[in-house]
Amino acid sequence: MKFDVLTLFPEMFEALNQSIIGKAREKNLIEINLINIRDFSKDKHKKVDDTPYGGGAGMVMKADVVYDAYKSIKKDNAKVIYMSPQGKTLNQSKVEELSKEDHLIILCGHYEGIDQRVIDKIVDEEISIGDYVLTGGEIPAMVLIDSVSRYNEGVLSQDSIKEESFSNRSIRISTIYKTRNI
Ligand code: 4H7
Repeated sequence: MKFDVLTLFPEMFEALNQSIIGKAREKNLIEINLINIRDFSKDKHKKVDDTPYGGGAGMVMKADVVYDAYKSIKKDNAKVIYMSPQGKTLNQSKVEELSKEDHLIILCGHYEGIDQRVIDKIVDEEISIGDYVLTGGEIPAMVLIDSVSRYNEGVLSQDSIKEESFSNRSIRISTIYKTRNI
């Protein structure tokens, strides 16, 4: 499974080199590519923010820069996800559903978010990791990648996965960590 992450802060994703996710990358069970949106700014000052189209407070990430960064990705049949506090809240069944995709493109917003025209044009799903506001979409993107990667063949032992079960609306995790993956 492949993740392409569009971000202004690729260094933040260093955390995904550790532990089980780091091992899964080494074994090529998952691929995580970080695309620095700033590399696509044509401005001599590498400007990436702009006033919102049609008005509004604050600044948004510039439409053309984000769109050019997106166009640089080879797409096949990728699903594009925007991490946003306004999105649908992530839960374990959504995680399981996303793990069946071959390719996810994840957009990380900053400032007041990404220019709405780009969102309308390229985004398939808007996802939130919970009802709170963060400074950027990077930490939510890492939460999504970690939770989805665990479901990929070979990342965890089958023992670990099958003992995660649901009761009503809450998840019961009674995983017995008895394998060398942990
Ligand atoms: C999209 C739009 C996700 C992304 C706006 C992202 C929480 C979550 C962001 C914003 C996120 C989540 C930028 C609006 C920072 C608020 C102060 C990035 N926050 N933000 N502003 N719950 N922030 O999943």
